[in-house]
Amino acid sequence: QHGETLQVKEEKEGKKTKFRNQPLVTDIYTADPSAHVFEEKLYIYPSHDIDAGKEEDDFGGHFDMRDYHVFSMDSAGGKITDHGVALSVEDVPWAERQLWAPDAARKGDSYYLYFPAKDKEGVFRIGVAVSDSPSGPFKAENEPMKGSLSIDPAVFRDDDGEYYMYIGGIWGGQLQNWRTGKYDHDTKTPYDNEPADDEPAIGPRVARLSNDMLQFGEELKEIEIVDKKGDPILAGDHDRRFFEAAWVHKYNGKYYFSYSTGDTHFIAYATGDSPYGPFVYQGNILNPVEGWTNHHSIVEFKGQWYIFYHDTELSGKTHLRNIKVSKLRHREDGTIETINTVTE
Ligand code: FUB
Repeated sequence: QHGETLQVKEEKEGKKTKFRNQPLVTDIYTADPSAHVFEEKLYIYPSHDIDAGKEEDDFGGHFDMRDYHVFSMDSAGGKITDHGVALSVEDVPWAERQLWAPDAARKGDSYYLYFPAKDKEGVFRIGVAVSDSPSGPFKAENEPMKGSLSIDPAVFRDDDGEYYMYIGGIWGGQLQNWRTGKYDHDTKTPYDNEPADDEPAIGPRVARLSNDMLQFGEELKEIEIVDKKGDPILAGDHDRRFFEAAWVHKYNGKYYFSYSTGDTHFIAYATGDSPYGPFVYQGNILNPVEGWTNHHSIVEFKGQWYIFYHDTELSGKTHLRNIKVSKLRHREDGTIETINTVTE
């Protein structure tokens, strides 16, 4: 079943997908929705998918996005406002291409948009852009964050006011190319630097942010995801190992680290007692959606928890996605109910 997307499975079984939720945006393609409550509204920071005419490959070259739009809603699933282009690759001095999944944070009166892009050497870095409004436009810093690497930044504000950034994605996200601490420019395939199946999987990275929110305030650390016995999840365990799309939320004093398993297409989660982990694998939050990628965010708004995610209902194409939202429920024992976004 590895690598078999929901579409492929359904085509084989001769089924037609019935989606439980509507696309939130229908006039442009949107993906990787990072949702936050700012100024008593839901703000969504998604990728803006376009068809750049690139062939599909395992490096993700077909995800060749060039700008970001910001969206807001007064209620989850209610009327959505497109605030227009918030940042373009042309306005980021160091970036060349592929504006992948972003996130945003507020500190004081300023808003920060964090985003991955390939630099002029083809290496993914994380950039920051600043605005005095949650909807932008955002002004990019001249350089990427020092020491930044890979993709999918997610910023979590802890109750004590510290901010932590989680990053990483393997294969096209290049995290495997940093295993020696220096970027390996000589890789030919996305799998070249992967650990053997019986070695621990590559972990995402975390660092506290600096006070000015523009840099890491400490060295990036690798996060451990372990099973209930405390053993690391192994690289060959594609149903459970970290692939990309990190997100952290806190519920009843516990830190919930959720992520995509990539080629097995789940959003899994693991819990811990510190923003640095270790995190103990618990199960899946979201079953595979239509399309290869699965990428989400989790947010509480007016007493209800939501998961924002994407699928490919509008286009049927993996690189042209549309964002959606669903309610999410924590059970009394702290586990999360698994969500199916398509009906059987
Ligand atoms: O949108 C481009 C990439 O696809 C994201 O960075 C990944 O998380 C995956 O959703």
